[in-house]
Amino acid sequence: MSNSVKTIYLKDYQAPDYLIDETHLKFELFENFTMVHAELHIRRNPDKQSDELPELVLDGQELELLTVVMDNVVINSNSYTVDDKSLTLQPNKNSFILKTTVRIHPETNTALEGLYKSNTMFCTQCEAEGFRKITYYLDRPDVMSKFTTTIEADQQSYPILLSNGNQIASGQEDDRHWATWQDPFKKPAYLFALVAGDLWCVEDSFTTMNQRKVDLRIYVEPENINKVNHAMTSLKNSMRWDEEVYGREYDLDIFMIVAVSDFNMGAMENKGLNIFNTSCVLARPETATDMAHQRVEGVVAHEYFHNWSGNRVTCRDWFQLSLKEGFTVFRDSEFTADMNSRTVKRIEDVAFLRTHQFAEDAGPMAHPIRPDAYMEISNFYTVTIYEKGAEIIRMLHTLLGKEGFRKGTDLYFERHDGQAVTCDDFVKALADANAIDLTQFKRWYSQAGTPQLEVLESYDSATKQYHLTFKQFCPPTPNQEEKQPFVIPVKMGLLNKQGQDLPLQLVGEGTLVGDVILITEAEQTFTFANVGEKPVPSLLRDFSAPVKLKFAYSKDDLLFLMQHDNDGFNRWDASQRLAIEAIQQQVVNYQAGNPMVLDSGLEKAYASLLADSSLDQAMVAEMLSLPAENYLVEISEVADPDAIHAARQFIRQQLANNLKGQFLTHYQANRAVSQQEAYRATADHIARRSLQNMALSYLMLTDDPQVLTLCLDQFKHSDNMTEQLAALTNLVNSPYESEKQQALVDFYEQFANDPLVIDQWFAVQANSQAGDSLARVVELMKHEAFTIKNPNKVRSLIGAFANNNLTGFHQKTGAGYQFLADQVLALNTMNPQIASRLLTPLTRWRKYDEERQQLMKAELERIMAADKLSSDVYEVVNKSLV
Ligand code: 0A1
Ligand code: ZN
Repeated sequence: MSNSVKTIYLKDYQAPDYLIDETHLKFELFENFTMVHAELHIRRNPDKQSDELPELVLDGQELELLTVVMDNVVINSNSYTVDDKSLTLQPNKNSFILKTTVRIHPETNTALEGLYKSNTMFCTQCEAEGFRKITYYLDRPDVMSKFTTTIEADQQSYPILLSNGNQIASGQEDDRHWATWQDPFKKPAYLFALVAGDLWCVEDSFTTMNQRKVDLRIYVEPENINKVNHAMTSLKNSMRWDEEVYGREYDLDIFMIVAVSDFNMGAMENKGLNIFNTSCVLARPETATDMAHQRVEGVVAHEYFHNWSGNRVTCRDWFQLSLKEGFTVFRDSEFTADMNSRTVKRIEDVAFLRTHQFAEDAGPMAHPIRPDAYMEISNFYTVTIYEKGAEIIRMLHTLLGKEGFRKGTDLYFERHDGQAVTCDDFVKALADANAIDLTQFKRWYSQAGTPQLEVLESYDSATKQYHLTFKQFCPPTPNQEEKQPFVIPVKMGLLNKQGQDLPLQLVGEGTLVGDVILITEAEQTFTFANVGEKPVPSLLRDFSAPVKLKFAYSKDDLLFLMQHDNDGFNRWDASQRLAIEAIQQQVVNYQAGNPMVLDSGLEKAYASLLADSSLDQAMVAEMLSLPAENYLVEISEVADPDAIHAARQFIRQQLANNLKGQFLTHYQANRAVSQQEAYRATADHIARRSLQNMALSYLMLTDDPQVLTLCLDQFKHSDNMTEQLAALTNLVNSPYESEKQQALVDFYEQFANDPLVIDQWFAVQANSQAGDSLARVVELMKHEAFTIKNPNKVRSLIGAFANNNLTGFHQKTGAGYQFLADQVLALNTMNPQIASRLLTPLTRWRKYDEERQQLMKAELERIMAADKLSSDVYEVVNKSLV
């Protein structure tokens, strides 16, 4: 397979020769096979006329073709060609009806793409190119069709039969029944969905801004029926928010969500019938953490928002994926910000971006948010397309302002409703609506890599002028040596000694709009007038651009910003810079064999955070959490996993010892409230619990038996998973061996019937800092609750170990790397998408020392040498070894 993997280029895009106006499908579902009858109303694309009728090449994979009928004439197999990817016919008319029948095998489909079974139900996943595993089709997003779907199945086993749109007919014959669904909106095949199973549903309704009543249904397996309220509330909030913020109304009479246990990603926005990973729908306090609740809220919103940004207006081709994904992530993150704490959401998003997307941008898979080539599109559902894509949209929002941005999106939706379009079309709508030129801005779409923005200051007390010089530089990425300067909006303030913002008065060159200056050149100086004293600059407020900002802040500056900056994000960022410096110094000490020391500035800063009762608890918790190990890896020249872990741990330990009293006060106060008030997943409750758990994790480092008692009490007597799991995590990483073992046994017994909780149980152990974590992971793969066929299990055990257990995965023997490569090979044929995603940590080999590099590369080469590599795995390994 590997040598037949082809690269597809954006520059080769050609509009389709044929269009499919109507698609009529009939599925006959059986236990050992499924029959798919397709009737396609095809016509030549009027935009692509030529004298001769071109061949019709339909995509199709793993299909057993039984019959082909064109305009009621049976076509015999001499008149078409079939290979493992396509069916090719020579039409003799401009428009015709093509009927095919194929047999497929959802019951043995482990790749979870196309039609497959999850537990006892049938479900589909068609994005990006899964529909071709269901029937022969023009499986590309610029072919949009009206779908009518009939599903026939055994009535008893599959009482619920669902597809997109509205149910228009149903019936019964003997022990089989059927239902027909019709979707009035044209859509590409990737938005098709089908579900059949024994499902229960929770029903609700939503009245739209034009007073239309929409039925809302969330379908789950019966045992989960009490876990959907949070998702339903999130859905209604999303529907209202999209009306209020974007003027977008829902367009069908029914909106359905189905939860499935086996799913490669988070969820899928199929028209009117979203299919979700159970982990992104089910949540109740006793079984789902605050984080899980927030993920449900965010993913429900994300999929719902796709109804406009993705479905009504879709992508012309898969190079445009960020058109829908970047925009929709921006929309869902703003929704979450409006529903919860805006600053906390921003901090979380930026921490995620800097850790994962910056690392991708610096690695072998780096690509622009609109890539120009790919081998396997499934590999491009990346943090770059999604999260960096959202940052690019956020910058457009910053540049145009709230009203200008809304004018732009209104024009975009109006102009392109019902079309499959490009990122250029999106930017053009925004530019046209605001009469502005976004030509240079568009470099963000075509250039990969994270720009560095170096800033130098100078102050002239005689003229009272303050100068900031910005230099931007973007390192080379695969196939892109040189970059042109980006447009970088820098939101900023200048703080006086009292910590107040001085008015910004720009003189000379440059653009200042409100509190945003625009960097457009490789090097540029801005001069501010009437600055009475040397200010402390607060730069890149709210993280106004996805760049690495370099400014030589002194420790005192950082402490000052931490306390005074009126931008919450930058207060947090100052705390992180301070912590990073402190940790990096100890990395050096550790490597040199010198004793490590705690920076007194950091300790003072933490002490004053803990002492200040006026602060928002969520902010305190965020500022008290040291940068994650993965982020410390990302910002290292050569990452030393043992030194990073030891240094970070040392500082945590010292802070814990020195500030124990303050941590204990916070812990006890917050725990007391937790015990009195019933759980709620609201911002204030979440903030309180996060501070409580933060305090507990520090306290558990003090080896105080009293703290152990508190932790055990929290583990045993909490009414919610947020507290219980935090206590378990602390026990697992504690020296209290017998308590730890007991807690793991008790927890498993308590939740053995709840797979999503058991996923957490696996993840906590995979992340364990005990020396034997790899052996433990290998052991757990044999556990009755583990199966490599379920992506959630793979992610929570193998993925968690390889991605988050820095010292376990990077142990010097190379055993962690070898283990991961073995799992990738095991999954390569079973589930190529999951196999390929699992590879990510190995692709980062250039970050580490020579010895580790060799060991990691050797494993990549071992994978490369294996038989029958999927295109998914081949692409990632191939690019990693270049
Ligand atoms: N469009 C979905 C993500 C998604 C992509 C691919 C999938 O299967 C390979 C599944 C879901 C979203 O953005 O939520
Ligand atoms: Zn999406």
